[in-house]
Amino acid sequence: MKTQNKPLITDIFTADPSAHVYEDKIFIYPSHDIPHNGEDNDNGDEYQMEDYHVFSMSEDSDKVIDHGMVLHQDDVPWVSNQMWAPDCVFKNNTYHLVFPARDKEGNFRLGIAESKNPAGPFNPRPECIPGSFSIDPCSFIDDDGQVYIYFGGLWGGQLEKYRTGKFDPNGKEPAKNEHAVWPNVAPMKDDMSEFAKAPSDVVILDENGNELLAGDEDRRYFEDPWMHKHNGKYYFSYSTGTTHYIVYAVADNPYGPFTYQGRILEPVLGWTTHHSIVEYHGKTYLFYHDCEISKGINHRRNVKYCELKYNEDGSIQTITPEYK
Ligand code: FUB
Repeated sequence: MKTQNKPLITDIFTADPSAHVYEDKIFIYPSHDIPHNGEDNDNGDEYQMEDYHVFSMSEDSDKVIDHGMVLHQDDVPWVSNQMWAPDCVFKNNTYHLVFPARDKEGNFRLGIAESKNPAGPFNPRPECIPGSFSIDPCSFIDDDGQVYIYFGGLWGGQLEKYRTGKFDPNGKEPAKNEHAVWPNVAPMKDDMSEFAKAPSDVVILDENGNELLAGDEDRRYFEDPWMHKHNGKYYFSYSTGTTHYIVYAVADNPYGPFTYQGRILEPVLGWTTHHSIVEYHGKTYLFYHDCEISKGINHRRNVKYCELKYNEDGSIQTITPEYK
């Protein structure tokens, strides 16, 4: 597959790409941005997505196949609106689309829809995952078959409203000298019916073993978790939100604590940055988005990919997007 920094899909707006290899192809599970002329705000009201499309591509061609609309919010009984960044996990001979959306009370929850085909369509469960909250679920299957869901996002994603362990509508980000808000991880039951344990904090440390501070906006977690394994190490990567970097931290187990390592992707055109990492036919690829087609309109994004390279010590080479 050629490395390509061009928009992959040009006829609809797509964002938040989660890429996986199934049936020897790369399947992409993105958000589907809806063009409108509303204003941006810190609550993310501009991201008014209503449905999901699935895409696939193979080694032989950069032609991307759109498998069409695979799930719509009107078909999910617990959802009111804003179907944001999804992911997919194959377990028990079933593809599970894991997605966040606002429930009827306006709070983000995580849901699951199932299919026997990686290209969908996906059949939604009537209820969200009990005990789930916030946004950006990322699924990870460890070598022993255990599925973990990492999730959480600040501001519109409401993560800071769960700092006490319960929903607090007035919940705020910590002071700059307090430790940052942590993303969450929960193992799934083997039958994928629900979390096997309550979600727990994914703690991220600096090079001295201290917890990253809320004021350390170049390194602290904001949204967009992704987990992958390389040479036996667990790589937890994420967006720093307000400073627009994709960065990563490493641990020797899926729960952490993780130690911050560095940047994967410098800021792209547009406010949000969101990614996934996938290995395919011996190379590693970074899937991400920017706003190239819309020339910078934050909620009209397009998915791209490029090759990601490691140094011999396992560190990741930083990628700087280029714009003419
Ligand atoms: O697409 C809506 C939100 O924007 C996602 O949930 C975030 O990760 C950001 O990309």
